[in-house]
Amino acid sequence: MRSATATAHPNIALIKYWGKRDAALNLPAVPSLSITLDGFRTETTVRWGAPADLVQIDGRRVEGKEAARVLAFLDRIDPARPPVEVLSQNNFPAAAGLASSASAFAALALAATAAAGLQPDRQALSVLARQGSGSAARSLWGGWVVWDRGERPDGLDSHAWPLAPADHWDLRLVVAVVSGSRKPVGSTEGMIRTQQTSPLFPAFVAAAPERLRLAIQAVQDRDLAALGEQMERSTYEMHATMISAWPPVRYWQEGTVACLRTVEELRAQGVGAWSTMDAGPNVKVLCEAAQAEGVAERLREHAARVEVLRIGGEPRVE
Ligand code: 2P0
Repeated sequence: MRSATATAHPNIALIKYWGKRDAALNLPAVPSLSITLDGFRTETTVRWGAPADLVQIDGRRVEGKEAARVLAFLDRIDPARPPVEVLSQNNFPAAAGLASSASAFAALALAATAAAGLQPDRQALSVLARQGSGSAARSLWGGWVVWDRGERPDGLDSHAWPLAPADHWDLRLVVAVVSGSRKPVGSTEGMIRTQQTSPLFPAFVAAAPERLRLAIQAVQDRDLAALGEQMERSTYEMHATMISAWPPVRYWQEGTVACLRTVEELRAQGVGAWSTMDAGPNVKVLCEAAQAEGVAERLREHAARVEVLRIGGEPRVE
Protein backbone atom coordinates (compact mmCIF):
# COMPACT_ATOMS: atom_id res chain seq x y z
CA MET A 1 0.00 0.00 0.00
CA ARG A 2 1.20 3.50 -0.86
CA SER A 3 -0.26 6.66 0.53
CA ALA A 4 -0.08 10.36 -0.42
CA THR A 5 -1.70 13.56 0.83
CA ALA A 6 -2.37 16.69 -1.25
CA THR A 7 -3.92 20.09 -0.66
CA ALA A 8 -5.70 22.25 -3.26
CA HIS A 9 -7.78 25.41 -3.09
CA PRO A 10 -11.07 26.52 -4.65
CA ASN A 11 -11.08 29.01 -7.51
CA ILE A 12 -13.60 31.57 -8.72
CA ALA A 13 -13.99 32.28 -12.43
CA LEU A 14 -13.87 35.89 -13.58
CA ILE A 15 -14.47 34.85 -17.20
CA LYS A 16 -16.94 32.00 -16.93
CA TYR A 17 -16.95 28.35 -17.98
CA TRP A 18 -20.51 27.37 -18.90
CA GLY A 19 -21.33 24.66 -21.43
CA LYS A 20 -19.41 21.65 -22.73
CA ARG A 21 -18.12 20.78 -26.17
CA ASP A 22 -17.79 17.20 -24.89
CA ALA A 23 -19.72 16.14 -21.77
CA ALA A 24 -17.90 12.82 -21.20
CA LEU A 25 -14.46 14.46 -21.14
CA ASN A 26 -15.64 17.76 -19.58
CA LEU A 27 -14.34 19.78 -22.51
CA PRO A 28 -15.58 23.37 -22.20
CA ALA A 29 -17.50 25.31 -24.84
CA VAL A 30 -15.50 28.41 -23.84
CA PRO A 31 -12.12 29.34 -22.34
CA SER A 32 -12.13 30.79 -18.80
CA LEU A 33 -10.04 32.82 -16.35
CA SER A 34 -10.01 32.40 -12.57
CA ILE A 35 -8.35 33.38 -9.33
CA THR A 36 -7.43 30.68 -6.85
CA LEU A 37 -8.34 31.51 -3.26
CA ASP A 38 -6.10 31.30 -0.27
CA GLY A 39 -7.47 30.32 3.12
CA PHE A 40 -10.04 27.77 2.04
CA ARG A 41 -8.70 24.35 1.04
CA THR A 42 -9.36 20.65 0.53
CA GLU A 43 -6.88 18.15 1.95
CA THR A 44 -7.08 14.64 0.54
CA THR A 45 -5.24 11.46 1.49
CA VAL A 46 -5.26 8.51 -0.91
CA ARG A 47 -4.26 4.97 0.09
CA TRP A 48 -3.54 3.03 -3.09
CA GLY A 49 -3.96 -0.67 -2.26
CA ALA A 50 -6.50 -0.81 0.58
CA PRO A 51 -8.74 -3.68 1.73
CA ALA A 52 -11.71 -2.19 -0.17
CA ASP A 53 -12.76 1.02 -1.95
CA LEU A 54 -13.77 3.70 0.52
CA VAL A 55 -14.65 7.38 -0.02
CA GLN A 56 -14.93 9.61 3.02
CA ILE A 57 -15.64 13.35 2.83
CA ASP A 58 -15.52 15.54 5.94
CA GLY A 59 -15.54 12.47 8.17
CA ARG A 60 -18.62 10.93 6.54
CA ARG A 61 -18.57 7.82 4.34
CA VAL A 62 -20.19 8.70 1.01
CA GLU A 63 -21.90 6.18 -1.25
CA GLY A 64 -24.06 6.15 -4.37
CA LYS A 65 -23.45 8.69 -7.13
CA GLU A 66 -21.01 10.84 -5.16
CA ALA A 67 -18.70 7.88 -4.41
CA ALA A 68 -19.11 6.51 -7.96
CA ARG A 69 -17.86 9.82 -9.39
CA VAL A 70 -14.69 9.61 -7.27
CA LEU A 71 -14.09 5.92 -8.05
CA ALA A 72 -14.63 6.46 -11.80
CA PHE A 73 -11.99 9.19 -11.60
CA LEU A 74 -9.52 6.72 -10.02
CA ASP A 75 -10.31 4.25 -12.84
CA ARG A 76 -9.15 6.87 -15.34
CA ILE A 77 -5.75 6.92 -13.61
CA ASP A 78 -5.46 3.12 -13.72
CA PRO A 79 -8.28 0.90 -15.04
CA ALA A 80 -6.59 -2.06 -13.30
CA ARG A 81 -6.14 -0.25 -9.98
CA PRO A 82 -6.27 -1.99 -6.61
CA PRO A 83 -8.94 -1.00 -4.05
CA VAL A 84 -8.35 2.59 -2.90
CA GLU A 85 -9.28 4.68 0.13
CA VAL A 86 -9.94 8.40 -0.34
CA LEU A 87 -10.18 10.54 2.78
CA SER A 88 -11.00 14.17 2.03
CA GLN A 89 -11.44 17.11 4.36
CA ASN A 90 -12.61 20.64 3.49
CA ASN A 91 -11.76 23.48 5.87
CA PHE A 92 -14.71 25.45 4.51
CA PRO A 93 -18.35 24.59 5.09
CA ALA A 94 -20.66 23.95 2.12
CA ALA A 95 -22.54 26.98 3.46
CA ALA A 96 -19.56 29.19 2.64
CA GLY A 97 -21.06 29.45 -0.84
CA LEU A 98 -17.98 28.22 -2.69
CA ALA A 99 -17.98 25.20 -4.96
CA SER A 100 -15.85 22.43 -3.48
CA SER A 101 -15.60 20.27 -6.62
CA ALA A 102 -12.68 22.32 -8.01
CA SER A 103 -10.42 21.94 -4.96
CA ALA A 104 -11.69 18.38 -4.42
CA PHE A 105 -10.73 17.01 -7.84
CA ALA A 106 -7.49 18.98 -8.01
CA ALA A 107 -6.42 17.54 -4.61
CA LEU A 108 -7.59 14.07 -5.66
CA ALA A 109 -5.64 14.20 -8.95
CA LEU A 110 -2.47 15.17 -7.06
CA ALA A 111 -2.85 12.68 -4.20
CA ALA A 112 -4.05 9.73 -6.29
CA THR A 113 -1.31 9.97 -8.94
CA ALA A 114 1.35 10.33 -6.22
CA ALA A 115 -0.06 7.34 -4.32
CA ALA A 116 -0.13 5.33 -7.57
CA GLY A 117 3.58 6.08 -8.03
CA LEU A 118 3.06 8.27 -11.11
CA GLN A 119 4.76 11.60 -11.76
CA PRO A 120 2.62 13.52 -14.27
CA ASP A 121 3.54 17.15 -14.92
CA ARG A 122 1.13 19.89 -13.84
CA GLN A 123 -0.39 20.22 -17.33
CA ALA A 124 -1.22 16.49 -17.38
CA LEU A 125 -2.68 16.82 -13.88
CA SER A 126 -4.86 19.69 -15.09
CA VAL A 127 -6.15 17.52 -17.96
CA LEU A 128 -6.86 14.75 -15.44
CA ALA A 129 -8.53 16.99 -12.82
CA ARG A 130 -10.73 18.50 -15.56
CA GLN A 131 -12.28 15.08 -16.14
CA GLY A 132 -13.45 15.00 -12.50
CA SER A 133 -14.94 18.51 -12.62
CA GLY A 134 -14.23 21.12 -15.27
CA SER A 135 -13.32 23.94 -12.91
CA ALA A 136 -10.80 21.65 -11.11
CA ALA A 137 -8.48 22.06 -14.11
CA ARG A 138 -7.81 25.62 -12.84
CA SER A 139 -7.03 24.69 -9.18
CA LEU A 140 -3.65 23.13 -10.14
CA TRP A 141 -2.14 26.62 -9.83
CA GLY A 142 -2.44 29.43 -7.33
CA GLY A 143 -3.02 33.04 -8.41
CA TRP A 144 -4.39 33.99 -11.85
CA VAL A 145 -5.17 31.02 -14.08
CA VAL A 146 -6.47 30.54 -17.64
CA TRP A 147 -8.15 27.33 -18.85
CA ASP A 148 -7.96 26.86 -22.61
CA ARG A 149 -10.98 25.52 -24.46
CA GLY A 150 -8.76 23.50 -26.77
CA GLU A 151 -9.76 22.05 -30.14
CA ARG A 152 -8.70 18.40 -29.97
CA PRO A 153 -11.41 15.75 -29.57
CA ASP A 154 -9.25 13.93 -26.98
CA GLY A 155 -9.00 17.10 -24.85
CA LEU A 156 -5.22 17.01 -24.39
CA ASP A 157 -5.06 20.70 -25.32
CA SER A 158 -7.80 21.68 -22.84
CA HIS A 159 -5.85 22.37 -19.67
CA ALA A 160 -5.16 25.38 -17.50
CA TRP A 161 -1.97 27.45 -17.24
CA PRO A 162 -0.74 30.12 -14.83
CA LEU A 163 -1.23 33.67 -16.11
CA ALA A 164 0.28 35.43 -13.08
CA PRO A 165 1.27 34.49 -9.53
CA ALA A 166 -0.82 35.54 -6.52
CA ASP A 167 1.51 38.41 -5.63
CA HIS A 168 1.08 40.01 -9.08
CA TRP A 169 -1.87 42.06 -7.79
CA ASP A 170 -3.09 42.52 -4.23
CA LEU A 171 -6.87 42.30 -4.67
CA ARG A 172 -9.53 40.71 -2.47
CA LEU A 173 -12.63 38.69 -3.22
CA VAL A 174 -15.50 39.50 -0.88
CA VAL A 175 -17.98 36.61 -0.81
CA ALA A 176 -21.55 37.49 0.20
CA VAL A 177 -23.43 34.31 1.13
CA VAL A 178 -27.07 35.05 0.39
CA SER A 179 -28.04 31.42 0.91
CA GLY A 180 -26.08 28.37 1.98
CA SER A 181 -28.80 25.89 1.05
CA ARG A 182 -28.27 23.31 -1.68
CA LYS A 183 -28.80 24.65 -5.18
CA PRO A 184 -31.95 23.52 -7.00
CA VAL A 185 -30.07 22.58 -10.20
CA GLY A 186 -26.46 21.34 -10.13
CA SER A 187 -23.87 22.92 -12.42
CA THR A 188 -23.50 19.98 -14.78
CA GLU A 189 -27.26 19.59 -15.30
CA GLY A 190 -27.73 23.36 -15.51
CA MET A 191 -25.04 23.68 -18.16
CA ILE A 192 -26.40 20.92 -20.33
CA ARG A 193 -29.98 22.20 -20.11
CA THR A 194 -28.81 25.72 -20.96
CA GLN A 195 -26.77 24.56 -23.90
CA GLN A 196 -29.65 22.46 -25.27
CA THR A 197 -32.49 24.97 -24.84
CA SER A 198 -31.31 28.59 -24.59
CA PRO A 199 -31.33 30.52 -27.87
CA LEU A 200 -28.82 32.89 -26.25
CA PHE A 201 -26.18 30.23 -25.62
CA PRO A 202 -24.41 30.65 -29.00
CA ALA A 203 -24.03 34.38 -28.32
CA PHE A 204 -22.38 33.66 -24.95
CA VAL A 205 -19.92 31.30 -26.66
CA ALA A 206 -19.20 33.79 -29.42
CA ALA A 207 -18.44 36.59 -26.94
CA ALA A 208 -16.13 34.56 -24.67
CA PRO A 209 -12.78 34.72 -26.54
CA GLU A 210 -12.86 38.53 -26.71
CA ARG A 211 -13.91 38.76 -23.03
CA LEU A 212 -10.92 36.57 -22.15
CA ARG A 213 -8.51 38.55 -24.31
CA LEU A 214 -9.54 41.86 -22.73
CA ALA A 215 -9.50 40.36 -19.22
CA ILE A 216 -5.96 38.98 -19.67
CA GLN A 217 -4.83 42.40 -20.87
CA ALA A 218 -6.46 44.03 -17.83
CA VAL A 219 -4.72 41.59 -15.45
CA GLN A 220 -1.37 42.30 -17.10
CA ASP A 221 -2.03 46.06 -16.84
CA ARG A 222 -3.46 45.76 -13.29
CA ASP A 223 -6.46 47.74 -14.57
CA LEU A 224 -9.30 46.88 -12.16
CA ALA A 225 -12.00 48.89 -13.97
CA ALA A 226 -11.23 47.10 -17.26
CA LEU A 227 -11.12 43.68 -15.59
CA GLY A 228 -14.27 44.43 -13.58
CA GLU A 229 -16.22 45.27 -16.73
CA GLN A 230 -15.22 42.04 -18.49
CA MET A 231 -15.98 40.02 -15.34
CA GLU A 232 -19.45 41.50 -14.84
CA ARG A 233 -20.30 41.15 -18.53
CA SER A 234 -19.23 37.49 -18.53
CA THR A 235 -21.41 36.87 -15.45
CA TYR A 236 -24.49 38.60 -16.85
CA GLU A 237 -24.08 36.94 -20.25
CA MET A 238 -23.83 33.53 -18.56
CA HIS A 239 -26.87 34.13 -16.34
CA ALA A 240 -28.85 35.39 -19.34
CA THR A 241 -28.30 32.00 -21.00
CA MET A 242 -29.40 30.23 -17.79
CA ILE A 243 -32.57 32.31 -17.34
CA SER A 244 -33.49 31.83 -21.01
CA ALA A 245 -33.13 28.02 -20.78
CA TRP A 246 -36.27 25.90 -20.51
CA PRO A 247 -37.23 25.22 -17.81
CA PRO A 248 -35.28 28.30 -16.64
CA VAL A 249 -32.13 27.78 -14.58
CA ARG A 250 -32.62 30.71 -12.22
CA TYR A 251 -30.27 30.90 -9.25
CA TRP A 252 -31.04 34.48 -8.21
CA GLN A 253 -32.79 35.31 -4.94
CA GLU A 254 -33.96 38.62 -3.48
CA GLY A 255 -30.70 39.01 -1.54
CA THR A 256 -28.76 38.50 -4.78
CA VAL A 257 -30.31 41.56 -6.39
CA ALA A 258 -29.77 43.61 -3.22
CA CYS A 259 -26.05 42.74 -3.24
CA LEU A 260 -25.65 43.49 -6.95
CA ARG A 261 -27.35 46.86 -6.42
CA THR A 262 -25.08 47.60 -3.45
CA VAL A 263 -22.00 47.02 -5.63
CA GLU A 264 -23.36 49.47 -8.23
CA GLU A 265 -24.03 52.03 -5.49
CA LEU A 266 -20.50 51.60 -4.13
CA ARG A 267 -19.12 52.21 -7.62
CA ALA A 268 -21.23 55.33 -8.00
CA GLN A 269 -19.58 56.51 -4.76
CA GLY A 270 -16.14 55.93 -6.24
CA VAL A 271 -15.32 52.51 -4.74
CA GLY A 272 -13.68 50.18 -7.27
CA ALA A 273 -15.80 47.05 -6.72
CA TRP A 274 -17.18 44.63 -9.32
CA SER A 275 -19.44 41.63 -8.86
CA THR A 276 -19.57 38.09 -10.16
CA MET A 277 -21.85 35.08 -9.55
CA ASP A 278 -21.68 31.39 -10.23
CA ALA A 279 -24.28 28.61 -10.33
CA GLY A 280 -25.95 29.86 -7.17
CA PRO A 281 -27.44 32.96 -5.50
CA ASN A 282 -24.27 34.22 -3.82
CA VAL A 283 -22.44 37.36 -4.95
CA LYS A 284 -18.66 37.67 -5.04
CA VAL A 285 -17.06 41.08 -5.26
CA LEU A 286 -13.57 41.86 -6.54
CA CYS A 287 -11.95 44.98 -5.09
CA GLU A 288 -8.71 46.57 -3.88
CA ALA A 289 -7.34 45.13 -0.62
CA ALA A 290 -7.68 48.48 1.17
CA GLN A 291 -11.40 48.70 0.36
CA ALA A 292 -12.40 45.11 1.12
CA GLU A 293 -13.55 45.67 4.72
CA GLY A 294 -15.73 48.62 3.71
CA VAL A 295 -17.28 46.59 0.88
CA ALA A 296 -17.90 43.66 3.25
CA GLU A 297 -19.57 45.97 5.76
CA ARG A 298 -22.08 47.18 3.15
CA LEU A 299 -22.82 43.66 1.90
CA ARG A 300 -23.58 42.47 5.47
CA GLU A 301 -26.82 44.46 5.23
CA HIS A 302 -28.11 41.87 2.72
CA ALA A 303 -26.13 38.66 3.23
CA ALA A 304 -26.21 36.16 6.08
CA ARG A 305 -22.44 35.75 5.98
CA VAL A 306 -19.64 37.70 4.31
CA GLU A 307 -16.02 36.52 3.92
CA VAL A 308 -13.00 38.48 2.68
CA LEU A 309 -10.63 36.17 0.79
CA ARG A 310 -7.12 36.62 -0.55
CA ILE A 311 -5.76 35.39 -3.86
CA GLY A 312 -3.24 32.57 -3.40
CA GLY A 313 -3.72 28.87 -3.16
CA GLU A 314 -0.71 27.08 -4.66
CA PRO A 315 -1.49 23.34 -4.35
CA ARG A 316 0.98 20.93 -2.79
CA VAL A 317 1.66 17.25 -2.24
CA GLU A 318 3.16 16.02 1.04
C1 2P0 B 1 -16.83 28.45 -13.52
N1 2P0 B 1 -18.92 27.21 -12.87
O1 2P0 B 1 -16.19 28.83 -14.50
C2 2P0 B 1 -18.30 28.17 -13.76
C3 2P0 B 1 -19.13 29.41 -13.64
C4 2P0 B 1 -20.16 27.70 -12.35
C5 2P0 B 1 -20.46 28.95 -13.08
O2 2P0 B 1 -17.34 25.67 -13.21
O3 2P0 B 1 -19.82 19.80 -14.80
O4 2P0 B 1 -18.49 22.02 -11.07
O5 2P0 B 1 -18.09 19.38 -13.01
O6 2P0 B 1 -17.47 20.50 -15.17
O7 2P0 B 1 -16.83 22.85 -12.80
C6 2P0 B 1 -19.14 24.96 -11.94
O8 2P0 B 1 -19.16 23.81 -12.67
O9 2P0 B 1 -18.94 21.66 -13.51
C7 2P0 B 1 -18.41 25.98 -12.72
P1 2P0 B 1 -18.55 20.26 -14.15
P2 2P0 B 1 -18.22 22.55 -12.43
O10 2P0 B 1 -16.33 28.33 -12.37
